[in-house]
Amino acid sequence: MIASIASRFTGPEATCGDDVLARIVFGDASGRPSIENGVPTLRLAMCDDAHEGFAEIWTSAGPIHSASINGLVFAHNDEFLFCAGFIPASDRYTEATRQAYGDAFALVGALNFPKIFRMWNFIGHINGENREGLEVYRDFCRGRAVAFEQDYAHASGMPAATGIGTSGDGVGFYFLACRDSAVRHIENARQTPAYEYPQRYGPKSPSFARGTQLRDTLFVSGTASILGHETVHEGDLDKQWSVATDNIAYLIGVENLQAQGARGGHTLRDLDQIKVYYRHSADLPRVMKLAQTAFHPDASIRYLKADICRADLLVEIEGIVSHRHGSD
Ligand code: 3EB
Repeated sequence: MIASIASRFTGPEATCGDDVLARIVFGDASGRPSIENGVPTLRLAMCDDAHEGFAEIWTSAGPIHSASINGLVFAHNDEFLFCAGFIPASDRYTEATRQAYGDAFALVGALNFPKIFRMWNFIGHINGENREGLEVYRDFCRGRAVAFEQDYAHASGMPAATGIGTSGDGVGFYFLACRDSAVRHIENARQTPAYEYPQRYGPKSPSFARGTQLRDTLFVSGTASILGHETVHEGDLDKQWSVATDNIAYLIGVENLQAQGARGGHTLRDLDQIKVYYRHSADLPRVMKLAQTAFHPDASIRYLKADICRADLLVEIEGIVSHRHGSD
């Protein structure tokens, strides 16, 4: 059997079918994930444009088994694994992050889903300082990087990811993994690979790829107004939007995919399941206008007010290209 995996946005408390692998509720509280009615559920304090909250539901056909271990909750069928975890608020994150991600990497090994292809990290007080005066995001990145070095080296290559603020405390994270080796991590010639960012952005570089291709699906990491490794257009929302969307367009375009040894070629009109993270409430109307022009009218988009991992970034965008929604 070859199952596919897909996500959709629904109401915050929508009832679940038997193909549901996981549920992430973007609402007013963050906390440890749990199994609710058999479904791993992670709640994150994130304010969406409608102020009603929403859920991201991951589905894949076939018998699903869910359980929890070491504070991690997970569900899998024959082909895909979802896992979520939570690191409580602390004045230093390196060690707890290394531990939590190390546990997660041990779990994917034990369950034999060695290829993590997409990961999300929601970090409270992301631009704040830890006890030593190190920015929380950099503290988090240090622990994550050590976990990847020590406990994930076997799999070679880091997944597509999002690392973003949340209005809750602590760090909530979730990821998807598979058994396939048919996962291709994709970089973008316009941007320095994040894992090669120079030290001025923190003691350890962020651990993620710009995108991941899994069969016919291309997962696009959180993407911002960064060229090379530098933020461009500090303070200018429209220009940051242009660079971020140009980065995505180039990433998923035929030229870059060919250069990365990957198949296909797409445009921004093929992007779906989009999350637009914006820093300032006042920017929401403008961000919605820009998104409605850039993306397909049928694309599912959610707008989330969040701090972004660099204090000078105003907007970050992620999404998924899947062949079910091919070009116009
Ligand atoms: C960047 O390009 C912007 O730390 O997991 C984007 C996607 C960003 C993922 C992460 C951070 C992360 O560096 C920030």
